[in-house]
Amino acid sequence: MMVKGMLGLVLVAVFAATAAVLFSLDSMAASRGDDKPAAATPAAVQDPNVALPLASFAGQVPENAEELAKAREPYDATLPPLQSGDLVRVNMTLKDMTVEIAPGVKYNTWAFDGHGAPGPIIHVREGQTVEMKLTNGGSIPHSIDFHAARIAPDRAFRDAQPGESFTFRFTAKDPGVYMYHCGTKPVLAHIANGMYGAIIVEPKKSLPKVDNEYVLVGSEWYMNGDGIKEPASLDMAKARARMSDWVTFNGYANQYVTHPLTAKPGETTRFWIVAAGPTSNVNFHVVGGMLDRAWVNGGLTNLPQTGVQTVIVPAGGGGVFDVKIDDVGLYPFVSHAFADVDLGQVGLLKVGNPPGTMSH
Ligand SMILES: [Cu+2]
Repeated sequence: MMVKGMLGLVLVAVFAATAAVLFSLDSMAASRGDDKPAAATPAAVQDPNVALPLASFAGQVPENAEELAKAREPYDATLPPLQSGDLVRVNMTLKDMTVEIAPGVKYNTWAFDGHGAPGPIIHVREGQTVEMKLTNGGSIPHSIDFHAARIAPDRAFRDAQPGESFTFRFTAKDPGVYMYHCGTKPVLAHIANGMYGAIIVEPKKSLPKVDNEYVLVGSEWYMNGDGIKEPASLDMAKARARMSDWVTFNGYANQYVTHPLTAKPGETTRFWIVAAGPTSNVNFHVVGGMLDRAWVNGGLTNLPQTGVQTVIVPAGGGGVFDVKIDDVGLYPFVSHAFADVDLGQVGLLKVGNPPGTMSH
């Protein structure tokens, strides 16, 4: 111990002396006006607690971004209708594909049913049985995990090998809005690559009637390039560091700013929200409005909170929010974690036809 300690002291002294010499050489070079680059800092005096910076491609788009955003069909956020009968069959084929996640920004996803992200919206009524047939058309194992299901995950949520199909059933017993996702390890990578979607279980006893119903799935993207010249893929280090490049509703930055969701004055709009993550929450808020009824955590067997401003939808969770707006105007809906707004998690609810917006 003693020897080691002394050795340490000697080493520190040597490094200190080296640093001092380098410093004095640098000062001399500077005083001579010498433009040679300064000597690199010796590794031993670098701070080991400072991680290497990761490059961010946040917000980088091509020059014609606006044009591209206008030309692109938005993901249809409208809640699809219920199906009749006791059994609802859902078929999904997993596929590797390249999608656009922001104007001119391409990303290599693993997609549920050729949808890119999110996968198809599933809408059932409490008590219906879902028969899920999953076919793996991708190149590695995948699976599907429904938060709406009470089921043994080792059987139902098991991996499907490439080329394999398998079917399982569950009865939707708990009304709410739920995430589904691929649960294959590492789950962080499979969700970050776009393997998620929403399932809505409508309660047997209907919710208050509303005029418009939209489903929004929040998620974030972590990229190893800007995705402009060639498609980006997942940067796992950035996903672990929670350093998002883009944050989206329904998989594409700002799509409902360019193509707003709509309501008429005096109407109530219901937002079914899922935060898919993989890691970020959605802090749901409607600018200029109030969440008149808020089923926090998407639990529809509970009474809603009333008249609240912002509700956290946790990663892996859901929320149902009714918003009544009387006056004509453009009302942004956001995650009020504003870094995420900057990265694309914002849209507009266009109420009536405010001046200058007749094109939509
Ligand atoms: Cu997967």
